[in-house]
Amino acid sequence: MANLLVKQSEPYAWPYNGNLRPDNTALVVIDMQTDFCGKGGYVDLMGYDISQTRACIEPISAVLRAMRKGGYHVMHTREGHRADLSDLPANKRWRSRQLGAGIGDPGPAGRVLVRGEAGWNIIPELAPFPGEPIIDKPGKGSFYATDFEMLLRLRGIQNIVLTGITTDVCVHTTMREANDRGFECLLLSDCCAATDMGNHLAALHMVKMQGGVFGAVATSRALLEEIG
Ligand code: C5J
Repeated sequence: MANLLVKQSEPYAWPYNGNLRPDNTALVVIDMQTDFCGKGGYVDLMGYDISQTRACIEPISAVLRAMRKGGYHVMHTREGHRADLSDLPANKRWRSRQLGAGIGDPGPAGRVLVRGEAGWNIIPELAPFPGEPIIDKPGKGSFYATDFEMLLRLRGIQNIVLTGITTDVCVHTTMREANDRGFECLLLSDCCAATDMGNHLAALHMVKMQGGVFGAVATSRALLEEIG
């Protein structure tokens, strides 16, 4: 099969080396959990508008369909903590409590951001298929305190297509961590979302500085036009 390239991405056609193949490329869907986009979850409890974080569900769903069909790697992440909160830094808990969404505290979707609780689950619309790895992470980045890098390296993955929520927090942290490790990253602008539109747009803009300091940005349409 001829190598593919996302021609309509900024600030350069992605990936840089024109080497986009199903076997070396992963779609990563970050933290599409009820806690970040569902009623009664963490983001909702903090008082943010979940229609903003839900806006990327449909576009992600279309990309998931296409990339699964094309035989690309698909991986998911979930942010969450152990039930005994032994992996929850005190400052993270304290800050969340300032906004009435205390991590580990009971809420309408179970204990906030605790593994195994209803709010921690990935939403049904984007449920992982059997065999698709799920990375459980205690932090914002997907590499810290996880085996994400090992799974990527063992699969020979060089290119990462990033989607999920929130653009400015977990998606950006993961993109930066991946970029530092030499992975070639593409952020899909309509497949990520933030609790604040200004932050979402700023996060997209940051990627494109310095000739693509963290990688490139494209719409899902630009990717789908290339991979079918
Ligand atoms: C946040 C995330 N925003 N998944 N987590 O706290 O971006």
